[in-house]
Amino acid sequence: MGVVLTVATTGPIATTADNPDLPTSPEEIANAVYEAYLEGASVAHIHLRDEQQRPTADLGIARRTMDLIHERCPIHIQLSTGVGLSVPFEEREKLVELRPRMATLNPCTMSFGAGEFRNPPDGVRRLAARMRELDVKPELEVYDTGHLDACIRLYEEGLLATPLQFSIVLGVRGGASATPANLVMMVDRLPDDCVWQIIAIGRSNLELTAIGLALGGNARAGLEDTLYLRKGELSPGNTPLVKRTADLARAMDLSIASVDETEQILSLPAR
Ligand code: KMH
Ligand code: ZN
Repeated sequence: MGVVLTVATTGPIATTADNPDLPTSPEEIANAVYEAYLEGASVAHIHLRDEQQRPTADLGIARRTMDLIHERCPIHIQLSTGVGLSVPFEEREKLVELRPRMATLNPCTMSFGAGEFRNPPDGVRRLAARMRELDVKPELEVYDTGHLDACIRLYEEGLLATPLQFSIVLGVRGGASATPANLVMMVDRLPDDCVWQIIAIGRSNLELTAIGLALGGNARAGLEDTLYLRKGELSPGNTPLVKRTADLARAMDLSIASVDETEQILSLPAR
């Protein structure tokens, strides 16, 4: 089985003032996803923006973005329920009603840079239960070891189905920092038979993505995680980052999973 390559085109924080090639409209996001699909991405992690580039959980914008992506390619859509720090949890959780193939589930409230990322325990349980009802596969975003333990508790309560799908997020101020030692420690603590990837935020993105691949993980690339190709060089869009990650995997003699293979690897519920 190959490596599942996810593209994360936009994220919750950066704007075109930070990188002029950041896609923010539904059309721009759909075009960026399509280009990434052509480079081997089989999952699209999606954040939405309004006309002022602010993060939004607007269901109309989400529906339109999903439709535009589906018109272009059969990539699996993973909607972010993290959305952005300014959007209330109660709005964010409604995105799963659109029944994307996957959506993120962030298990804990945390400091996030200068802001606060609110994921209250009762809301997280409600969202996990709803995702299970709707057959939307959760991608569990864990930013530290306690988040991993919180996910195991959700599983023990019957709110998550196996195989669990984790993203180990390193490099957010408020979560564990982006070091090889932290990645190895988190991977060691993962439950058996889960699928996982590293999301390395910022300047260690390439190095930690390589270590994640070497440890048997999947990979994610895109402007959500780093705006730069290397120090001082902004990435001209998402495609160079995705292509570099696909090249990296191939250089390690790993194949890139197709959309169909990804459905099996992630055990996506049948539709
Ligand atoms: N950019 C990530 C570190 C999510 O998508 O659910 C946080 C995030 C969460 O965007
Ligand atoms: Zn995200």
